[in-house]
Order: sequence, then structure tokens, then C-alpha cells
Amino acid sequence: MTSSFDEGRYDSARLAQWEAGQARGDGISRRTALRLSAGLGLAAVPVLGGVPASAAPARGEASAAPARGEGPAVAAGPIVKPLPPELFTVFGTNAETRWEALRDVGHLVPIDRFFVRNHTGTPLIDGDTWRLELFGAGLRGSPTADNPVTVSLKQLRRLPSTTLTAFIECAGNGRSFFTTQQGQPVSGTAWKLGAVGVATWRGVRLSTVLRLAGLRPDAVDVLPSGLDANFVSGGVDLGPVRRPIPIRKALHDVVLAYEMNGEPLPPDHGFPVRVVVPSWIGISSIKWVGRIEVSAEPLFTPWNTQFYRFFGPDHPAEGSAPLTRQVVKSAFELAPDAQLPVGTTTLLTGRAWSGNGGIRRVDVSTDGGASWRRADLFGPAVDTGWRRWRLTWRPATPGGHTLLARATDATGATQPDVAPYNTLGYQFGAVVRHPVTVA
Ligand SMILES: Nc1nc2c(c(=O)[nH]1)N[C@H]1C(S)=C(S)[C@@H](COP(=O)(O)O)O[C@H]1N2
Ligand SMILES: [Mo]
Repeated sequence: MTSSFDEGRYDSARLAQWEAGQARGDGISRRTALRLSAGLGLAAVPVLGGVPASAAPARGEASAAPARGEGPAVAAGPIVKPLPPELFTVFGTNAETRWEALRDVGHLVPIDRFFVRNHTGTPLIDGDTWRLELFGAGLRGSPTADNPVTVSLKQLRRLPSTTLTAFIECAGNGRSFFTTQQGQPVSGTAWKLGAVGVATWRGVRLSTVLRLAGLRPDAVDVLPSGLDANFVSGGVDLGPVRRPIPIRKALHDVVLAYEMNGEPLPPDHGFPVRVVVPSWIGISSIKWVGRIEVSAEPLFTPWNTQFYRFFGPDHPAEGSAPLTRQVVKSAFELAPDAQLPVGTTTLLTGRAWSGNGGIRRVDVSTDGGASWRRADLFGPAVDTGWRRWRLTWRPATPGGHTLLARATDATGATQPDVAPYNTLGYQFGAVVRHPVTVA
């Protein structure tokens, strides 16, 4: 992706995505965003660096924040929280939520059962010495990485806060079904459907912090990077986990979150601060954010070039455009091969979600897809979260049965029978066949 031809093509693909977003009414112009954040009454709060020196505590304090590797990050195990087998399936540094563990919980996934996706391991970061460093040509005065605008956790907490309910879902959620359902080889963690969770996130709008840091109108990309250890793949050090967010999305609904479900962000989910990018693939939501580069040109990292695009026979050699919104999906709150009593009415429950917005309907089949019934949608309807659904079933015959759920979202997108193949196994949105045993 180094030739100007490739860059131009990449950039125009991205621009087309932004335009598509705006056409659906979910984008706001940079001008609007600046006007909005200018009206927030920020004069009353301590300001960040990048404003006149008298008011700016932070500019030039980069040395106060220890460099990467010397702390404030201390490596812990891959995952810090307990991973009891009734709540999680563990894959190396990652842990998948068991869907049956969501059966009796409300709209939000409690922290004790929220999936964890770590490229390396959870770092333990000292919130008192942590600083967010902002730099780049997209900020006034073009602060450099060595002399960034900084913001402490205390300063962040004093800024106007916002709360949103949103799912975070790994782009590879459901990956194992490419193999088990479609007979296709894919690489990556063999998730079932548990690499997704919905939480309430509280923090500060990224637009607010960018504005205070001196956002310039020609900013193009916003690149948060994590304070976890560098990711090494195939013997190559790819650097810190980081992926650019187009400025339009960054200003629209992205949050720098310091609370999850009303508690300080737990270590595994990004303490002290993580990025939450609603509706987009999980890798966008960088945990343990330490730096944010704001560029005046498109940025490239391994996470928007060699990963998180579609690769394979149906795609260009350099891959598709970078993946953004998640596709529509649904899941039963049941273990695979769950046992259900014959001749007894059972309440089948599940959840459905989509990166395109709310869920319009869910259809369920208890006979392997021969007939379908419409499930009852219930609970909060949050476009960036998920919708719970339920349906009764009285299985008459013992033996193996296959349950299916097919969700349709507000845009009319519905789950297909077959997910488009891609070698890295992203975005398995096809209807999943869920086996159960009736006895
Ligand atoms: N710094 C950092 N941020 C990260 C990751 C990571 O390994 N390091 N993993 C990403 C991926 S691939 C996903 S799916 C989500 C998972 O968020 P969770 O672990 O809080 O569920 O975090 C994203 N943010
Ligand atoms: Mo992910």
C-alpha cells in the first residue's frame, strides 16, 4: 500500500464509505461538529494543551508520561479476570462468552462474562500517571509525538460526559462456522458466536477531546494506539495495536470510555480508557489507549491493510476496502447440543444485532429450516446495542433437532444462508444451525 496509486484508491474507497454513511443520515459534517463542540461551554473546564500556555497544563509534558515499556503499563497475565468454564471458552489470550450464560441476564452483559479479545495480554496501567498523548498534522501547531498535547484521567473525567449502550463484536465472531457449516478453511481464533457483548459505556466524546486539542479542518484520520505490548506476527513486530478511524466517524459517535456498566473500566476491557466505536468491527475500539495521532492524510497500519479486509478468490489482491460496520446476526441463549425436555413447552430466547441499526424482526425455525415462526422482540431497542427475542416451542419427538434464527435489521438486511467466503473468516453473518437434543 505504498504507491500513490494504491493510496489514492484506498482513500477514494474510504471516502465512498463516508458518503454512504452520510446518505443514511448518520454522518455530521466537520463544520457542524466543530460548532457543536464549541457550544459545550468548555471554558469552565480545565483545558488541554494546544491552547494558550496559561490555560494549558499539558503541552510539553510528554516526559512526565513514562515511555512505552517503562510503564505506566505493567504486563499481567493474558487475561486478569477469572474465566470460569461455565461462562467462557478460552482460546489462548482470548475468551469467548458462552451464550447459555446470557440467558438470565438483562440487556447488558455483566463484566464477569464479557468476552475478551487480546492480541497479546492485558497490561496493568496506573491511572494516576497515565496520559493520553495527541499529536499530528491534523492538530493546530502540528504537535509531534515527542511533544504532544496531553490529557490526564482527571482532566478527562472533568469534561462533559456522555453515556451510550453499544455492542463490541470481533470481526471474526462466528468464524468457526465457515469451517463447520460451509466446509471452508479460515485462519484465526475459532470463535462460535460469543465474541460479542453489549455494555453501557461512559466517557467523553472523542470529538470533544479533538476539539480541545486543536482539531484542524483538514484532519483526515484519527489513529488511537494501545499501551499493550507490541503485536508480533510471523516473527515480525507490527508495533502497538492501532487502526485509523476516518475523521467523519471519529466526530460522529466515538467515545473515549472510562466506565463500563457503571464501573471504572476493568483492566481486561481497557483501563483506564478505551475507544468505543459504535457499530463497527471490534478492532476499531482500541483498549488501553495511550496515543492518538490526528493526520492530514490517510494512515495505514497492519490493522487496516493486511488484516480486517476481505481476502480470497472473490476479492482484489490487496483485499476489499477496510471493514467497518458489523453485519446483522442472531444467536440462541443455549449451549450447543443443549438438552430440552420432550413434550414440554420450552421458552427459546436469544438476541439479534446489526451494525446497520436496530432489529426489525427475527424468524425462528425448530425443524432445520422447513418452517419459520416470528419471534417476539422484547426489552430495550437500542440501535447500537442488540434486541432480545423469545419464542415458545413444545418439541413432540425425541432426538436431534436443528434450531435456526434469522434476523432482519432496520435497513432490511437479513441473514443469508451462506456467508461470503474470505480467508481470514470475518463477518460470518449467515444463519447458524444450532443443534439440540430433545429427550
Ligand atoms: N490495545 C488493544 N485494543 C484492542 C485489542 C487489543 O488486542 N489491544 N483488541 C481489539 C479487538 S480485535 C476486539 S474484538 C476488541 C475486544 O474488546 P474486549 O476485549 O473489551 O471485548 O478490542 C479491540 N481493541
Ligand atoms: Mo476483534
